[in-house]
Amino acid sequence: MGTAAAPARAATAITLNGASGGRTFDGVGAISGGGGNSRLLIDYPEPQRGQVLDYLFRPGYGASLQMLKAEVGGDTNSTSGAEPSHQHTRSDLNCDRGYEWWLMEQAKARNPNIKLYGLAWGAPGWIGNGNFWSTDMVNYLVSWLGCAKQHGLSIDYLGGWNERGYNVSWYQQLRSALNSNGYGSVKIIAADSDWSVANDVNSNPSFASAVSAIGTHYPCGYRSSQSTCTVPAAALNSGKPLWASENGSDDYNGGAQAMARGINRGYIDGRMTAYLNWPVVAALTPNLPYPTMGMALASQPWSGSYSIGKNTWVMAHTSQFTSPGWHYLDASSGYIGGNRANGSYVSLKSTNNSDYSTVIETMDAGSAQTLNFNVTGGLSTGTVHVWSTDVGSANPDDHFVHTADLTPSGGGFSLTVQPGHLYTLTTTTGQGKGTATGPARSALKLPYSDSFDGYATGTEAKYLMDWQGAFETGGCGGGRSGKCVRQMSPQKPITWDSLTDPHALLGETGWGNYTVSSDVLLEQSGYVELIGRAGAHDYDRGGGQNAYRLRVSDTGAWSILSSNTNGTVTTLARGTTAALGTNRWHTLGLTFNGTTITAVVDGATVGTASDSTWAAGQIGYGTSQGETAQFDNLSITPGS
Ligand code: 147
Repeated sequence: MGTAAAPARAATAITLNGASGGRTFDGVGAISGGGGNSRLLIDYPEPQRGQVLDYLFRPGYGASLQMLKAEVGGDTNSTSGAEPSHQHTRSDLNCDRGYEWWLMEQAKARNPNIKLYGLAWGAPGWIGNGNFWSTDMVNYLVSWLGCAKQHGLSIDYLGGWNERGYNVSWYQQLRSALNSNGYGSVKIIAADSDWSVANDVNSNPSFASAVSAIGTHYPCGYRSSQSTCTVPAAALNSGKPLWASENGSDDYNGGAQAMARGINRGYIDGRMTAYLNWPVVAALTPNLPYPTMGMALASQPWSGSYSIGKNTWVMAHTSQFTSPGWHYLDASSGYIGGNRANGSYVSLKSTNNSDYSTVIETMDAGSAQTLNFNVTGGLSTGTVHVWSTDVGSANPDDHFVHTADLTPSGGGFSLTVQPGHLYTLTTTTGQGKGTATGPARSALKLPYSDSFDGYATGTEAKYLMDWQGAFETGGCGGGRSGKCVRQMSPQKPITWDSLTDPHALLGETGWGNYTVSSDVLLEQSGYVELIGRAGAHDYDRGGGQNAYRLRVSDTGAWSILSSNTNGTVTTLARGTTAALGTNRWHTLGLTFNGTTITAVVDGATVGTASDSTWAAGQIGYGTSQGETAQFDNLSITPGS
């Protein structure tokens, strides 16, 4: 039997009209923050670290992001981890903490035109005595902009409180504080929540003048929704640019179709002129929430292994062919033949008024379609370069391929588009597909140890991933020389999601039988914890984690606990040993051997428990809320 020809179909005519009106394009990009998702990227070895950064930010190489939204750290969990504050307390200021400054610098170094956007998810508890919508928070953001300036970073956009609504007078106060502190060119985005802010923009001229764009999250449905997207007239007629200021939350490969639809359809359906994918990269261990979301997977700094996702190439189909400041051509954007099921196309014109790019997606089409283009209205009638991605294919050779160059004749050219594909037609050049690849995956090997002595003060220890609070290197207390890790948050934070005790995690989810030990020092009455066999972690239903924990208080009270994702904590064994007191060093140990758990304090076994709930997992450090405990000489040795 021969291959049946695809059913014949009328060709669709599309006019590319440079005289068409349309909104200004603000850019496509992604979000680092909200939170912890980028944590392990900075710990990658070179050259792999630079390769991943190239795939994210280098023009003409990969996702070539045009905008990067970074979290303003708040020492509190913001989804998959906590990001450190530049002011743990009112009198504190350190502009070098964490990895967002580094990431923004790396992005700018590769693309000086990338737009930067800051947004807070939570904040240290000293702010406004726990009130986010406070003058303290305005000042906190102004000081964050000062830190950015120290890093040579000029911030383009600033938001309020991620997904926690808005406060009209607070935004006005922020606007005047920015103006009077030399940040008059920083544009305020409101409110990184829903469209309701548009009503206040329309009814309050002073609020309207404070806000430069309306940014809404998941405006066309959460994750892979393909539903029609309805933007209220209040937003469409507000006179403000409308942004999908957070979208995605999808797998680095599996989210590609949703992104291809979303970037085009967000403009067609709702005139949205920016699209920010959450998050930028999956640089976190697989037990944490959303472990594979982003443009790329980079979860193994110890092996250097990484994988570039299809999301990267879908993003490239817009980012490599446009620049912020280009204009949409409304008359040359829409659904093929007026039918959503056929797919969509969006055309943008360069600021040179001649070059153009048209992005076509056929995610839901059932068959091939012929498109007959007619170029008019002053657009270039020069060679049209065609790039294509078979979004359904898992073969990298089918992604972001320069397939053809077409020469318009009499102002027209034709293209046959296959179903499930993404195409960009362009008169521009300079696109490219990076070729670097990383090594194979391999586990972090035991024994593992860290004396913490090699770090600069104020940095994060290698592979140690904050979940709540801020664990940071610094000089040791208790008369000890060298460097230690200290939990830096001395008070309950203003949370974005569930409040938990401060803790940080490290290592492989597959570690089964091992001993973890560490020196510990309490600075106040309270407790410290060694965490072991730590697995899945929740963030919004109590924020619990599957794990065992050895908890020891300054009083000498100890317990072996089992916790789970529901937030339930069960005591497996407990007792009292000699008081630890404060500002004195002690050594804790926790051994897992099959179902036997052994707790050691200062060399003596204080208790054991028998439990089979958790078979393997990471180690971690924990403290009671507000306890600025110190940790030193981490050691993890394999059992048998
Ligand atoms: C967003 C947050 O802003 C991100 O930090 C991250 O947590 C992301 C994970 O999907 O989610 O918050 C949302 C949570 C739920 C919905 C939308 C956004 N929702 O159900 O529509």
